[in-house]
Amino acid sequence: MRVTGRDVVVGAALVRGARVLAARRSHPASLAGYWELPGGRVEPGESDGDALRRELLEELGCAVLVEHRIAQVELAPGRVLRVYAASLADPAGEPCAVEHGEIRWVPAEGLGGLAWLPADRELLPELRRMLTRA
Ligand code: 9L3
Ligand code: MG
Repeated sequence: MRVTGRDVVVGAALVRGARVLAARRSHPASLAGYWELPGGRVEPGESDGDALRRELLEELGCAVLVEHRIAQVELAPGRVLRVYAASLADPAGEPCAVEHGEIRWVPAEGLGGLAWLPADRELLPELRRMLTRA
């Protein structure tokens, strides 16, 4: 059993123009088909930013610049998802769905139409605000 305190998962609101990158999970089976902001668990010794840069390199094959935190939501008792605004280090680069079934750049008006994981769905008002400012 883990006794290391709160589990932290980090996610990226990766924005380009007025769109955010949504990713459709392919695993585990219980989450497959649902959309999320890409990211993953913070490992011991990592900062949130370190973890997010590592996760996005693994999941999307691209380097990102991590900016400010935009939200924190509870995934489960004792486990939080912290979401950071982010941008592509190379704006001309194109992320790849290395670990996801599909990735999509979604404008504010397209956010509501995707089947989001419940925690990520809570972020939609904040994502809409970000995109209408972008
Ligand atoms: N999770 C939920 N929303 C997200 C992310 C990145 C992760 N935007 C949940 C799904 C998993 C857990 O956090 O239960 C760990 O994520 P991962 O390491 O499997 O991506
Ligand atoms: Mg992940």
